[in-house]
Amino acid sequence: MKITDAKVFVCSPGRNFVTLKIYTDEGIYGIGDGTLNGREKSVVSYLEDYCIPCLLGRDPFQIEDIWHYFYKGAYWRRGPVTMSAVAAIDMALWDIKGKALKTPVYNLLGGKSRQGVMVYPHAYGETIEATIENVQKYVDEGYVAVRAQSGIPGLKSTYGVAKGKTYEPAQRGMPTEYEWSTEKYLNFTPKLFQKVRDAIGDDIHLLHDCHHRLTPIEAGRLGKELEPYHLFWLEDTTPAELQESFRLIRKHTTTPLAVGEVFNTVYDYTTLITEQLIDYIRMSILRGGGITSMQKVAALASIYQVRTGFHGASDLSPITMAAALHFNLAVNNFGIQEYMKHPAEANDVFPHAYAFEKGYMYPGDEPGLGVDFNEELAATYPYQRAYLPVNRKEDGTLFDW
Ligand code: GCO
Ligand code: MG
Repeated sequence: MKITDAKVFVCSPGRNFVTLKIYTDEGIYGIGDGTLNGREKSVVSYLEDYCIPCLLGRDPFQIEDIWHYFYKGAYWRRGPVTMSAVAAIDMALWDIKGKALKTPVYNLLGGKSRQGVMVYPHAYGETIEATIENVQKYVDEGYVAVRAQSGIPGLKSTYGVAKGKTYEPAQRGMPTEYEWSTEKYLNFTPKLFQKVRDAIGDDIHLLHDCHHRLTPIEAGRLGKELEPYHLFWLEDTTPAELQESFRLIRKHTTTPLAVGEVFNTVYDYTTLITEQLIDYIRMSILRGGGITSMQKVAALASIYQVRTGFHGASDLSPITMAAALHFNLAVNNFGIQEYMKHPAEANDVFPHAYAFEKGYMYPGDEPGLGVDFNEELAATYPYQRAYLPVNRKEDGTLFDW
C-alpha cells in the first residue's frame, strides 16, 4: 500500500478543528486531528509545507518509522505545533491500518483490557449552589466522576465557569482578559468541596483544575486542605515547565495530582514519572504526537504506577476522542478520560461509532478509529479566528492562564 495524497481541512462547526486526511492507492483513507486551539493555521502550515510532501509514496503500514521520520528526521523537534502535526499523521495511519486489517484500533494496541472507559464531564456554576446543582445533574445522567469549578466571590471571571451555555475558552476578537486572585481562590476552594461532598456523598469521584495558577507551596496548602474531600485528582496546580516543583507539592499533600495537558513529549514527564511526583498524565494523544508516542509514555508511567487521564476538552476533535477511547480500552494503566461534549454541529461533521453509557464510554467495533469526516458539511462551516484568553491579577500583573 502507498500514500498517494494528503489534505488538510480547517472547519468551524461550533468551534475550529484541523483535520488531516491521508489517501492510499487501495482506496482506503485515514483521518487525524491536528487542532491546536487558537493556533490552528500554524499546524496547517507545518503539515502542508513540510509533512505532506514527505509523506507521499510511503507505505502507511510503517507507522513507527514514519513517526521517527517526522520527529528525529525533522531536526527541529518538539513544541505544540510540531507535535500536533505529527499526531494528526499518526492517528490517520493507525486508522488506515485498522481499516486495511478490518479491525478496531484497540485490537492493534493489545486488545481490550476493560469493558468501558470511565469519563468525567465539567460541572460549573457562578455560585457553590449552582455548581452543586450542575454536579447533581451529571450524576443523574449516570456519570460516576465529575469535575467541579465555581465562580469565586469578588472576582469578575473564573477559569472553567462559562458565561454562556457551554464552556469555551477561545473567543472571537482580541484575547479576553480574566481576573485573578490567588488569595480569594485559596480561601474559597476548600469551602466549595466541603459543600459539594456533603451534597453528593462519598461515592462520586470529584476532580478539580487549578489551570497552572499556583506556586508549589500554595499547591501544597490547597492539596492538604482538600484532603478530607478525597478528590480523584487536583489538576495542573503550577505552571508546567518546572518538573522539580512537584517535589515540594508532594511533601505536603496526599491529594492525587494530574499534570500536563500542555506537554508534548515524554521528556516533559521524566522527573515527574520516575520520581513518582504525579498520579495521572494529562497529555492527550493529540498534544503528545499520536498513539505511537503515547504508548511509550504510558509504558514508562506503568512502571511507576502512574496512570493515564487524557485531556478531552471540546477543542480536541472527535477524532482525538475516538483515538483516546481505543487507547484507554487497551492500556493496562488507564485512569480516567475527560469528556467535554462537542457542539452538535461537530458531531454531524465527524460521525462516530463511540458512545456514552452510564458514566463510561465505548469506542465501538468499527475497523480503524470508527470516526469519519463529512467534507461537504465541513465546507459549510468556514474557519473563525478565535483566541484563548489571558489572565491578570487584580493589580493588572499578567499572570498564568
Ligand atoms: C481542561 C482544560 C481546558 C483548556 C483548553 C484550552 O482541563 O479541560 O484545562 O479547559 O483550558 O483545552 O484550549
Ligand atoms: Mg485542564
